[in-house]
Amino acid sequence: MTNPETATLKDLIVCNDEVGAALAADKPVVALESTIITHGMPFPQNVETARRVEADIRAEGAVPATIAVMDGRIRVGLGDADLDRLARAEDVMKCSRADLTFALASGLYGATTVAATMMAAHAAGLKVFATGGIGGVHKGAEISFDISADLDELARTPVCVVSAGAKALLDIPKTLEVLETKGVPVIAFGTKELPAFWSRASGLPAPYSLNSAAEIAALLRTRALFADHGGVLIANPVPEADEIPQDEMAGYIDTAIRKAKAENIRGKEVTPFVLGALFDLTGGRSLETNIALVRNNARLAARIAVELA
Ligand code: PSU
Ligand code: MN
Repeated sequence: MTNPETATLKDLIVCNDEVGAALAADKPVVALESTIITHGMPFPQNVETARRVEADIRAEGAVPATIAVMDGRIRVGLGDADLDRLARAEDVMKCSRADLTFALASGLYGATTVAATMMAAHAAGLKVFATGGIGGVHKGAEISFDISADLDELARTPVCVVSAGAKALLDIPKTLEVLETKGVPVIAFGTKELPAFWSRASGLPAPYSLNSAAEIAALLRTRALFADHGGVLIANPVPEADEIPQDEMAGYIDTAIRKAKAENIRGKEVTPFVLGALFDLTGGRSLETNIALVRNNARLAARIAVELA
C-alpha cells in the first residue's frame, strides 16, 4: 500500500503496461467496470464474460482496461490472473464515488460501479467506457431517495459511457429527467427510442439519436471544447435476437422488486439483489441478455475510441 502522508493521486492509479503504452501512444483504450463482474453476474459466467468483452474490444482494434481496486490501488487494466482473483473473491466492496477512498485506504478489494469507474478512467486519461446499464432513479425514489451516484458522475466527469440504457428495474422517465437537469446529453444509437437494457423498447423517445461511431466521436470532440463539461451517455439497444421484450420483462421486474421490498433490501444492495432475483425468475435468460448487451456495448465503445484516437 502507498503511504498516505506522501502519496499523490498518480501513485494510487496504476495502469498495466499495455494500457500505459497505448495511452502514451494515443492509441484507443476502452474502460470497463468491475461491479458487473462481482455483483452483477454469478461465477463463472462473470469472468468468462469479462474475458469475452476484452476480446471484443481487441477485435475492434482498441485496448481494454478493466478497472478495480486491488491492494490499495486503483488498477487500470487487469491481467488474466487478476481478473480471475477478482471474479472468485468474496466480500468485494461495491465501490461507488462514496466508497472508493474507503476501499483504497483499507486495502480491501473493491469493484467499481459506473460512477467510480468514470472517476478512475478520467484520472487515468481514458475517454470511453463500456458498461451494461447505468444506475439511475429507483422506482419509489420519492419515498426512498434512492438515486444512483452514476447520474451525478455523468454530470461532472468527462467520459463517454456506452450503455444499453438505464436498467429497466429503475424509473426510466425520472432517470431521464434527472439526466436532463444535470446537463447530460443522452444519445440513442441507431434508434429513436430509448432502449431499456434487456429490451429494445422503453416507450420513451430518446433525447437524441446518432447512427455511427464517427458521429458520436464528433459530438464528443465538440463537448470537450467546454472547459468543465461532464459525461455523455450513449444508449445502445441490445441486439434483437438477444432481447427480452418489454411487456414480458415488466412482470419479472415487478416480482423481483416486490421480493426486495419484502426482504427489506436497501441502498447499494438493491441492484445486485434484483439482478439475482431476475436471473432466477427468467431461468437464466436475463443473464444471457445481459452478456449479449455488454458485448454489444463494448464493440461500439471500441469503435468510438478508434474514431477518437
Ligand atoms: N450493469 C449491469 N450490471 C451491474 C451494474 C450495471 O449489467 O451490476 C452495476 C453498475 O456498476 C452500476 C451499478 O453503476 O450497478 C448501479 O448501482 P447503484 O444503483 O447502487 O448505484
Ligand atoms: Mn442506490
